[in-house]
Amino acid sequence: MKDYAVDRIRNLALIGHGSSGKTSLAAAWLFATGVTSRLTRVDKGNTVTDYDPDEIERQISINSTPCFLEWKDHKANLIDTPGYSNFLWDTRAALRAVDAAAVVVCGVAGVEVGTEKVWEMIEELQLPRLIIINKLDRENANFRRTLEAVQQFFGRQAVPVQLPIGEEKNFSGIIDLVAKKAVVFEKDESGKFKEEPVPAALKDDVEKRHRELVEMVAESDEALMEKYLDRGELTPEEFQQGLKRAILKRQLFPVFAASALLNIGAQPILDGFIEYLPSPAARGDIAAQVKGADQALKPSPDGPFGALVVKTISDPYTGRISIMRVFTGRVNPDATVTNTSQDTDEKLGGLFFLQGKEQVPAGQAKVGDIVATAKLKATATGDSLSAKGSGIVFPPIHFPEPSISFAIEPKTRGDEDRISQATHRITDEDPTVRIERDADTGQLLISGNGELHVRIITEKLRKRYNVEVDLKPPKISYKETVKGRSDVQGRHKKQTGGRGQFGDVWIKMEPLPRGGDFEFEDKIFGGAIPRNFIPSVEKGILEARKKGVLAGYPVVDFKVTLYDGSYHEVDSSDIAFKIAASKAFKKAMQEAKPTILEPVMNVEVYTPEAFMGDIMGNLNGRRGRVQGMEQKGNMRILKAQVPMSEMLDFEPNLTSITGGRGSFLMEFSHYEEAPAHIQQKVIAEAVKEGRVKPEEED
Ligand SMILES: Nc1nc2c(ncn2[C@@H]2O[C@H](COP(=O)(O)OP(=O)(O)O)[C@@H](O)[C@H]2O)c(=O)[nH]1
Ligand SMILES: [Mg+2]
Repeated sequence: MKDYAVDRIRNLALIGHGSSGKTSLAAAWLFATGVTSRLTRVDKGNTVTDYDPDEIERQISINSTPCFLEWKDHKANLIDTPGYSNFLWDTRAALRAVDAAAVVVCGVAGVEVGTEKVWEMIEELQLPRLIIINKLDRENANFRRTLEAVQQFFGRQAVPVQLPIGEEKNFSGIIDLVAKKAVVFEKDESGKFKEEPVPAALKDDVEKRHRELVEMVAESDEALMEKYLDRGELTPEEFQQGLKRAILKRQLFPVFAASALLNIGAQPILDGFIEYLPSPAARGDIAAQVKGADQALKPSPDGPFGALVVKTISDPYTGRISIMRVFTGRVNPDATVTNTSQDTDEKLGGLFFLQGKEQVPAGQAKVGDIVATAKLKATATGDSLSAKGSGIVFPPIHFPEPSISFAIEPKTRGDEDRISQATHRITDEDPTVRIERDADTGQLLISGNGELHVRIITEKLRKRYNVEVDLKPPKISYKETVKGRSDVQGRHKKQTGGRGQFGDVWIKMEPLPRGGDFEFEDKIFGGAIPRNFIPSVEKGILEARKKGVLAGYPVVDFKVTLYDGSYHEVDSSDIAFKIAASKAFKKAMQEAKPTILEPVMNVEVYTPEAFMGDIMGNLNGRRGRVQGMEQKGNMRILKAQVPMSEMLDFEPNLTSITGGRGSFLMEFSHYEEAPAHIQQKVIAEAVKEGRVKPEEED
């Protein structure tokens, strides 16, 4: 492939609510630029970016998938992302690789809950963006109504640079409000188009909208505003430059019109990518740490190589594939670089561009590009790679903690081994799942972001690794902690016959604030315990805290101070001190007012006003706390915090209350002490399942 200088590259993510048409738009662009020889379709299962068998079967995007195209002497790297809440973690990671986003909105449904979620993400990352109102061929599609909704949600910076010609069955093209020309498409999905003068009937509206656009551009810059007020207009040059700058500074979000399905509007949007969105160079410096100090890195081709791994794919043939964005410098396909997040060296296993599942060899990876490499040994998603000795680390990617667990059972005994082999690869690709065995019940647990997520993981097990499993009812990931303080001794002594065992510790336990996890302080002075045994004490506590004394859940948010103890010249050992510490931990926890924490979710419900009362009632019955309510057009947005355990069957309830017109999204918020009656239930279940056993005696 041709070599593109950094100012001729565009990196953007396609984001939006599920089913708004992101994958179909990517298909239209790939066809328009000759990557595919025909228009591929989601319902035919032949798109470049939804190639995963699960994506094909369900006809939804589950993974962020890169592809690229060449258009008018530029290269655009697109990442097609999922819009469904269970998979938005992958969307968030993909956004770290790009310099801009294309936000796709359905011209029938308008702004949906997923639209707002992805919008929050690009706000957080301060990414420039354009908006595409898609599906304008559909019955009930309405560009103006959708535009109004977009402006209500995201502000008047959303300004059309196009208007549709016709709508629903009559949608046939667009008017370019910058150049004031019509682009009319053939209706045979060929994507062929002709440029024409603006139809007479639309002239007035086009003039008005053009003027609005010029005014918005003038408003974005003081110098331009002066010129505009002086002359009553801007030169084409001033307008173009001003528009581009306003988009880069996020003072303006240009709005486009399309029908991906009929292949109408693809090429003018491609022009928009190139003309309006920033190149990696224009986006500016990137925040990083260099040898421990904060530094804004220039996107320079000559600086030391620095890249961020945004995704890992476990490919049945190639093995591990790591997708990275190069933020500075360049690297060769066989280079050895440093994984600065883990402080270990990695040898790259080639460099290639991903076109969906296809790998296109890349000679070198250069600043601004998105490339993949294979066979890295230790590198995980979110790690930074940098030239040896240069010590560049980009801010890490934060992934949500799993909020729901299901026990699984292989249908065939003996498949257990295969599950553990697959586990490694699955968690490599998806840092938000955990597959672990419950030490007490022996059950295998899969934890993820929601039921759909967990179901898809079990399908992966079946399709890729040939293991059929039964999913048992979901489990909540409770945790345990302490509310009080305690001061105890833990002593392990076995000194009958042969070499004995002796360890003896005194510890204090106290609570830490929520999220404080665990701290260990060593206050041994004067050699009450020899220094070499102290790490064993900490290890013993770390192991013991995996199982709380109440219901066998992991223990969090506490501090242990080791302050005294004793030892025996011959009989003391690492293991003896580990056991002593573990005994001390249990006793300390019991005496420090142990309690159970439950996960609480942030829940956002979008609903027409009429159903608000019923939904509030329903959430109250689930121990929900309403945090706020907003009105956006004729939609109401209800924000509440609800314990996860109460939300498992919310979806069917919401559908029946709203007749399918409400949508909701939930994500983990925090852990909170569960009320007493819930704790009793959790403990009773733990006893029944054998998670907690009577204490063993010495
Ligand atoms: N009528 C119509 N359907 C569309 C259009 N774009 C996408 N679709 C359909 O909407 C569904 C979801 O599209 P998809 O591209 O998977 O949406 P994504 O979830 O945003 O990637 C598929 O059945 C598409 O065929 C469009 O412009 N018009
Ligand atoms: Mg998709």
